[in-house]
Amino acid sequence: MGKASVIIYITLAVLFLLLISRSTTNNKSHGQRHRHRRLKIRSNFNFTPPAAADPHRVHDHAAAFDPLVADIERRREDKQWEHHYFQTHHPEFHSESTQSIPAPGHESQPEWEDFMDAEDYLNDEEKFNVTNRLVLLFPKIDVDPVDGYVSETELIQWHLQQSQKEVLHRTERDMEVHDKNKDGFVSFAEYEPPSWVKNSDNDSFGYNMGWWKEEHFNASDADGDGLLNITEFNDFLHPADTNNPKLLQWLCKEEIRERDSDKDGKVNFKEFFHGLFDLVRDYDEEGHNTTHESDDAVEAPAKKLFSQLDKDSDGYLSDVELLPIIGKLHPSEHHYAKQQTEYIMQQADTDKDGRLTLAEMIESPYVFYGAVFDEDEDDDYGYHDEFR
Ligand SMILES: *[C@@H]1O[C@H](CO)[C@@H](O)[C@H](O)[C@H]1NC(C)=O
Ligand SMILES: *[C@@H]1O[C@H](CO)[C@@H](O)[C@H](O)[C@H]1NC(C)=O
Ligand SMILES: *[C@@H]1O[C@H](CO)[C@@H](O)[C@H](O)[C@H]1NC(C)=O
Ligand SMILES: *[C@@H]1O[C@H](CO)[C@@H](O)[C@H](O)[C@H]1NC(C)=O
Ligand SMILES: *[C@@H]1O[C@H](CO)[C@@H](O)[C@H](O)[C@H]1NC(C)=O
Ligand SMILES: *[C@@H]1O[C@H](CO)[C@@H](O)[C@H](O)[C@H]1NC(C)=O
Ligand SMILES: [Ca+2]
Repeated sequence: MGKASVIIYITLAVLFLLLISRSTTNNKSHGQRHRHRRLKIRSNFNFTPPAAADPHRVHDHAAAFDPLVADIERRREDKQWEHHYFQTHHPEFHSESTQSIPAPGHESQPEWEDFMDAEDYLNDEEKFNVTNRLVLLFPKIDVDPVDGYVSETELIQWHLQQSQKEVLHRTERDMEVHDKNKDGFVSFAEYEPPSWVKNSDNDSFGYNMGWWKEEHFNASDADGDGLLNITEFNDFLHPADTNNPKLLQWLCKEEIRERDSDKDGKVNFKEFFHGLFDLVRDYDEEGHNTTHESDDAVEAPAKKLFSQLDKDSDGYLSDVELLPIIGKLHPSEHHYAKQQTEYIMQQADTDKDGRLTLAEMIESPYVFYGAVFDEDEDDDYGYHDEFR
């Protein structure tokens, strides 16, 4: 016993010394400029459909710029999803398997290792060279027109394509679960709302009231054949991104239902002002502050917008009258693609001509990998200096 632990201690000490010496001597292979940068694989997988969980939440999962990174993230997410699915749908297997595994948390170990491997891969400049990645991706983005520059529009389109791919992938996964007879369609009888919808009682959720109900289903069924194909099912899950007018109108109706505190079926100015208006404004001018402004200063523009929207001037907003701003109340993937693009242009467009050359992109590679870039590392500067 005693001998074994001494050996373990010595081994640990040697390993520790090796680690220290590596971090002090072996600093050449890491480029000077990117020493503290580390690409991270994001893992903000959420089992509640985001739109329903909180339609006004901050979007935290814009798709990765690089399809290769997106692929790694997707595979990781699929694995988590399978794990979760298996646990909720086959609890009997789950309890059996935990009996044979002694240590709690043991089963998540392999996932964690995969994750670290992938992250190490991304941070190994020999294997994952961001310069080469940008050279490879540039011609795929510079397509409309092919002119040697990436315009803002081209970059928005690129980001949009990436996020739509992600969204559709998740829908396909969900479809597999809900399409019980595997005919490629989801019928309302087949469709089972998520368990948290069934369990939540009627009044507690102001949101979500009509979500996942038959009316929502019917509105998504664009051709009215009683079945949702993959496109319609994708719209069902992400109504803000649809161009199905029936579904957009349903979304407006839900919005009214949510905002209509006196339950008269319409939204009056007071209900508009305390709720909707802030959302529209937040969307237009980010970073403004509501708290310090006097009510009068806000009420004037609110009244103006209200009367513009109130087409029949009856003093109330109906669902149809909400249509012009529904995209602001439920931001679409296009909105996030635009946001992401504006940030990149601001950071990488060095000569401020409104478009990016390949050279400009290579000059600021980490802006593109921004979503997976860990800036906290910079705080460790002093700490690292001590080791040198
Ligand atoms: C580590 O980097 C410093 C500069 O930051 C350099 O002076 C030193 O020679 C490097 N050490 C090795 C072993 O490469
Ligand atoms: C990345 O690729 C570029 C272009 O091929 C090359 O100049 C650079 O040295 C590579 N970086 C690393 C760390 O291998
Ligand atoms: C919700 O309301 C419906 C009728 O509107 C009722 O049939 C149902 O039992 C209610 N569910 C819960 C959980 O309260
Ligand atoms: C949905 O559509 C079906 C016909 O496809 C109809 O029978 C049903 O009443 C509709 N439900 C609602 C809530 O509109
Ligand atoms: C699904 O049906 C809609 C019509 O409701 C159609 O426009 C769309 O192309 C279909 N999608 C696929 C993948 O067939
Ligand atoms: C918020 O508004 C007040 C008055 O309008 C202004 O003095 C203050 O600086 C603003 N705060 C921020 C964070 O912009
Ligand atoms: Ca259909």
